[in-house]
Amino acid sequence: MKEKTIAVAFKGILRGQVTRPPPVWLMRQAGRYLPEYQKIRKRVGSFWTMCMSPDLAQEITLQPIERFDFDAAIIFSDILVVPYALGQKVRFEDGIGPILDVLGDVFALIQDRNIWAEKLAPVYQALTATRTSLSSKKILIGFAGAPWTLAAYMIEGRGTPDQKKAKLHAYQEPKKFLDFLEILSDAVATHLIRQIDAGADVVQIFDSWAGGLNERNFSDWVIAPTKKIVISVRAHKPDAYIIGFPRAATQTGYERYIAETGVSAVGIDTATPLSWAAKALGGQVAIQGNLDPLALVAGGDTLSCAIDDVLQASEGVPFIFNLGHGVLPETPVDHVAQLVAQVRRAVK
Ligand code: 1CP
Repeated sequence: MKEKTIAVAFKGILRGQVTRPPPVWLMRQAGRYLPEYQKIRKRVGSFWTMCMSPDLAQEITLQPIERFDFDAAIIFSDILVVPYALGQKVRFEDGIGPILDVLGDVFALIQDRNIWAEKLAPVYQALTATRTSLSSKKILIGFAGAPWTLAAYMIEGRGTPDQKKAKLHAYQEPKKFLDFLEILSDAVATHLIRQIDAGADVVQIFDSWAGGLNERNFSDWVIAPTKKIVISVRAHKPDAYIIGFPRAATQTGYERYIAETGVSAVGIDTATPLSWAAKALGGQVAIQGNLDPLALVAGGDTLSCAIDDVLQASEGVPFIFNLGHGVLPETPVDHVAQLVAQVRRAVK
């Protein structure tokens, strides 16, 4: 692929074109495994301050582009800026992650978009500044958490392996829970539209907790809110490029998700066979994924074989090379450079 055309090709892929070598970027490519990130983290001390300072967010967003020449930058921010904008207190504890205050009445959450825009202005400023300094050859990705994943964090107060409390609440108060998802869908759509207005070329919706739901819950909590968001975003931006990532959805879950939500591309997690996804979904949407983040930690032949597997499984379909989940903090930077070099050598 010619350098000049990478940004154009990336959008072409999201419209269904097939390109080799595929563009490459990695979820969580900015962050803890990078020494230059750690340096800023140590100096500033607070992850939240880094997210909310446009200059710092821009600098951190560009770090992995400068070091590895990825084809896309993802804005340095977090899915939990939305609960914060809605009025829930969020803090980040070293070694634990995000901690949210107990959620009160969901109807008391701030729903005025102007108050919102003010609170999240630093994120939009960071996008505009980054789009200005980023090469026109590169894509800038904005993002948000999906309503179900955000609801789980907001109800549980932190990340949990099973989202038991959130699920139980949804079962016990079904009407109230669906109203809550409505509020979140509206907020997420607004946040994505504002990111596109500020300079994001593509947006990704992270539904990190989409796995483990039964058929009905997957429809009501994952598919329906995502569909609503896609419709709202496209009502403002008809050509918006939207990547959905319903992590650990089952194969039928993935099929229904892409048939019903209207996303331009779908992120495939590590446990879902990419060859299946390419065949079953690749005729309808672009596919993104799904190298095992642990193979990237391991490096060497393990990594090399895993990259070849992904390249082979994705032949002939619109494809963006990525991991099946985020970069792990213990990932050696040399392995990331090896990955980019090997992906760029792919010819067919
Ligand atoms: O320095 C630090 O300790 C902060 C660590 C960190 C970083 C670098 C957090 C706290 N968030 C981020 C950035 C981040 N988060 C990005 C930046 C852009 C990039 O990809 O480079 C993105 C896209 C996210 C998205 C995010 N945050 C998700 C969805 C993706 C996923 O991994 O499933 C989730 C679930 C979060 C919540 C969150 N924020 C931070 C942590 C450690 C977590 C996960 C905690 C948990 O496992 O519950």
